[in-house]
Amino acid sequence: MPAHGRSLRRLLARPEPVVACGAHDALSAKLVEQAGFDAVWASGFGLSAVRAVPDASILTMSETLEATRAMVDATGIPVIADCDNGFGNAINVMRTVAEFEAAGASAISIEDNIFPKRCSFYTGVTREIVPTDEHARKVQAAKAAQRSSEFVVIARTEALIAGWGKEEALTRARAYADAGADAILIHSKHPDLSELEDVARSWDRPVPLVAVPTTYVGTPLGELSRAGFRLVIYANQSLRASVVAMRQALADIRSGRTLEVEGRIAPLEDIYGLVGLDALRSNEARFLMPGGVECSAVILAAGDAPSLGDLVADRPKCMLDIRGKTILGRQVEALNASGIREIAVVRGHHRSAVDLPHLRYYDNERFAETGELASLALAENELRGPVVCLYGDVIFDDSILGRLLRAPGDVAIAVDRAFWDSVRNGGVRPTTHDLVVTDEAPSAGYRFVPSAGGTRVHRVGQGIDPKEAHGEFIGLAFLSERGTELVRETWRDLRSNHRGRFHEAESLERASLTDLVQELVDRGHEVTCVDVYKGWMEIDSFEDYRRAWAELRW
Ligand code: SPV
Ligand code: MG
Repeated sequence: MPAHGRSLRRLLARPEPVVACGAHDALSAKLVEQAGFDAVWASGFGLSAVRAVPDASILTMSETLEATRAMVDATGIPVIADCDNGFGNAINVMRTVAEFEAAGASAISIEDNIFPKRCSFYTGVTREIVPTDEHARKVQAAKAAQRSSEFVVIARTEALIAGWGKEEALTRARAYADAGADAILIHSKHPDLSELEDVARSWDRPVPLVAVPTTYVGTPLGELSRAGFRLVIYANQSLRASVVAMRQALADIRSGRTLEVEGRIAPLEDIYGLVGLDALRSNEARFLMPGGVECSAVILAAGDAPSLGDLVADRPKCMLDIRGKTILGRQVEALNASGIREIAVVRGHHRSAVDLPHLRYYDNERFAETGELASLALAENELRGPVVCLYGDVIFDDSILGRLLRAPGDVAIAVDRAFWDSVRNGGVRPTTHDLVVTDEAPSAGYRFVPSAGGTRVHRVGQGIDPKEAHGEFIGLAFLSERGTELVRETWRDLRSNHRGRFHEAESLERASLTDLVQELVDRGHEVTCVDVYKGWMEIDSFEDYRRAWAELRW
């Protein structure tokens, strides 16, 4: 059953005539639709012409079918398939109907030309039509083969074209209507409507008539309608228009009038619109790997973890096994799934236990006396192009990474807004958290939709009063190419000029990633807060470890 807008049958039931225009490919079909026609005529003349062959049964059924399918796919209005003589006898017609209906055509037209046919307008060629009864049987076969009652079979007679006159045309039209045709196309190459008007006046069946005004194209639509034609097909004008336009533009370009041509041809943006560039863009954003392969990652996994006791007696936190996978293994999997393959790890504590393949390693020998910023600085060479920086002890949902990679701005940090709820419900543990104050407080309701463009980070650090904080930094940050330059510049400047305490750290050496973020904010750089709501865990204590075992399902 064709979709509502695809039903030619419904259109034929309305009082005013249905107007179709010929198309020869998906693009011309789309232009026909955009011009406001009711239906597309998938013209055999046009399909042949665009392959530079005559309209003489040179194209196969499958070539015609594929071209028609492309027109159906590109439009939302009914497509009438010009199936010449049905590509064979009544048995072939049955398959023709099945295939074209399945391809989404709303109607087919089959004509009483012999096979192979000759275009109705060619002169000096052999022109023969099949016996009336033979074509009537093809019509019966077509009607028997259709699946949906909406599908329309147009029977076409070439009696006038072949010079058999009005009576023969009427006899054939009646026979085809009686065989079950839904509409009758009486083709004429007369220079005006008189010949067809004469036939239409004698028409005595309740089956709508179809006209193809090619030689009598000057006849106004109203006149065709008054003469009794319910479907009018302008079969080949779009093809002929394109030939003139192309020939003119080509001649101009060939003779050097390239600039003049520019004003007369479709702007590129016009073509972009016709081929659906907007849909491509939004689908890329929705479905392609965020960040693509250009992004790399630096995992900061040097630190010791005394709070985990014996669990880290022979390995660092990132190598803790949780349900058969190490934390680092899980991180690498998530990064890979987002298209990030270039991954560097800064090791320190029990560094020889960190031995996953295909990673680049940097070693912070002084991990016990230095902070995350010093580890990051060791991997300074990695800070080129977009980079995700993450702590080696966080397990996170893939979607968080996706959102971070799509964040606007040059520096972005993922912030869990659930912290806000937790504070309000009195549920915050008295341990240290990397807290964040942003320019907008999260809404107080229990439902949460993250802000699309992110909010702006004002303050970040462990010293922030939980009651003032709007969220918790989860240990994942993103630096764009410019963001990595900013970090390198800032680091170089700090290393040469900074003395004494550095934000919450007693020295630059001991600074954490959050101290660096605060420094960037204080230097006037915008840091985007990417809102997330739960979906992550940090393994910092035995209790965290136990919960991870209990709660992780993957
Ligand atoms: C076609 O467009 O292929 C037709 C109509 O059959 S006409 O060319 O006018 O015969
Ligand atoms: Mg044709």
